[in-house]
Amino acid sequence: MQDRFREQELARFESDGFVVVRGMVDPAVRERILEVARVHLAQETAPVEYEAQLHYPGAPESLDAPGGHTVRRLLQACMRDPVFREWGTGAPVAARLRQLLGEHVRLAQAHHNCVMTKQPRYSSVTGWHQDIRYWGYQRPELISVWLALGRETHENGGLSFIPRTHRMQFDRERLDDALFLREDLPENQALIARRQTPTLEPGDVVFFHCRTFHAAGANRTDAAKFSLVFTYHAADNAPLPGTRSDTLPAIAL
Ligand SMILES: O=C(O)CCC(=O)C(=O)O
Repeated sequence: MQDRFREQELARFESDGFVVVRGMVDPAVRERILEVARVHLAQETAPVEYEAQLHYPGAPESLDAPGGHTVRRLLQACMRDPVFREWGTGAPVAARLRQLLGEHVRLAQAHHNCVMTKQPRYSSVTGWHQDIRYWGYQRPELISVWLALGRETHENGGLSFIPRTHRMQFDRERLDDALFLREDLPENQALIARRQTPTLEPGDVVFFHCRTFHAAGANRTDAAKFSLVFTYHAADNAPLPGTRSDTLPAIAL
């Protein structure tokens, strides 16, 4: 597979705000990433984020509640093991991001930069949101790259996207206090009806814009789901001083 988007894929990203690249990862590399992720999950290797700390619908009440130590994210992937960083900064990702963001691309260590897991018994629901909502950059032009380490479907909590929302403007009233799309409003319901939930096979990768609304359900299967996720921006789109986005140095690709 060549390390470039085809014209069709570029057009899809521009119009929909996300695009899936099938089978982008060498199976041996994917297996190795998954193996390390499983060990870190079993050992709760720090830093991790627990479902209970997110307080999303379906999450355990507290760290002491049943399922309280269910890990949601293995944080700081770039510092965890070289296998994560090598994928996130490697040629297949970098070359495609240059097509979208320009020659000088940076990996933002302050955002995503993690293995997302969804465990069978205690996983929670993530409402409709734009990732940019809590991020601070000069321009809202960042792209996340989501590598499916196993199969991802609606049943195990795979991502859904609302196409074209990355180019739309939303009044503040359409969002709740935590900046999730309010599902009680008819205009939002009409928007959500356009959702797409691509089934991802192991090794598939989704590139999505930080303004594209997306959501995911709980894992209703009996197997854990693992995904490796990084976020990128152009070098001239710097984090705003004093924001969380500015707390860790970016990595040049
Ligand atoms: O896996 C999920 O539940 C959604 C994750 C997500 O959208 C996020 O962390 O921004």
